[in-house]
Amino acid sequence: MKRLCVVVLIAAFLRLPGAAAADVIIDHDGDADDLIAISLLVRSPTVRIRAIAVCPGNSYLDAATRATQLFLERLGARDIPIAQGHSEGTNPFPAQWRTDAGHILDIPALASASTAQPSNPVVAVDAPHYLVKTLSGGQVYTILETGPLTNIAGALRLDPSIRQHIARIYVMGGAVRTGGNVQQKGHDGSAEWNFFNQPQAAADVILSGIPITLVALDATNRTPLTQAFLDRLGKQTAIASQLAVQAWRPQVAQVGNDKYYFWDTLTAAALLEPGVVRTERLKIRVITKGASQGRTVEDPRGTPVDVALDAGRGRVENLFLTLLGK
Ligand SMILES: [Ca+2]
Repeated sequence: MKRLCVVVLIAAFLRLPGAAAADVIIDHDGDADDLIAISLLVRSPTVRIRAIAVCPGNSYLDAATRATQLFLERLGARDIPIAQGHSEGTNPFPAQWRTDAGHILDIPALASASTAQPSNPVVAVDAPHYLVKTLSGGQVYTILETGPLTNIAGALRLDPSIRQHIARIYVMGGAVRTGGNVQQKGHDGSAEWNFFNQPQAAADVILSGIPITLVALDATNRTPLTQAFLDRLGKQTAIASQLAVQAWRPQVAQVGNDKYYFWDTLTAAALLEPGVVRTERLKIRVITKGASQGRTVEDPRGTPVDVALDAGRGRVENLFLTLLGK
């Protein structure tokens, strides 16, 4: 029996065929990128989504929550509890971005979905408390984080011992050896938005000692979302492909063809297939105040983090075409 357990554990670790599926919790902020990342995990045979937390970030909380329910409904996912976090962070995302993100509710592929009797209910307690409850049992979870880190930081504040139940967090965030994407008055542009939204939350999660793969802008900059890829995906009739194409196209049109990347979606891909990114273990510190707040810097006294510095676009595209084609 003991030997069997060891074999099962090794198989799970190596993700061998027949290995037990990993239990995953997703924490996100409701943009198209987040919802397509969720779709990828819903369609993966190697993970089971046990809970989804939502935070106000790149979208407003209610629109993000409703979009989550509608996507899950259309994908046929059932019984995934959804928990809402309420921290807006010290640096809320631009209002226009948040309003634009809500237009995802209007895509045709969602038209027949309804949340009148949701298959994936919103729980009564807030996200930090729900995360603590979920992470206090005997189970160990992998977390996909594709928004600001307010929910996880809030849960760690409530009960630091939950870290024992987190195998690893795949975080879309940071910009280590490249420039950031924050262009706000009074900021020097060195930070990435998920970390800038609440720098202290990002710092707290990095400092927690939980194993982290940081899918930073260094890696996402290597995976532009191309028109050719969208065309290939658009030819697939599966609902997951149609949801993704309809959610992506307006955003790509808005920011321009060469400026939209696999961000949250690359992070989800890295959770499923770690080899799609090249990581280096770097010592990282998050700057929490001043004109560089939210910046991730290398520091000999920082916390060791597996930072993704490069990514293979072809492998990522193939993973999306395969799983979203199901
Ligand atoms: Ca996001």
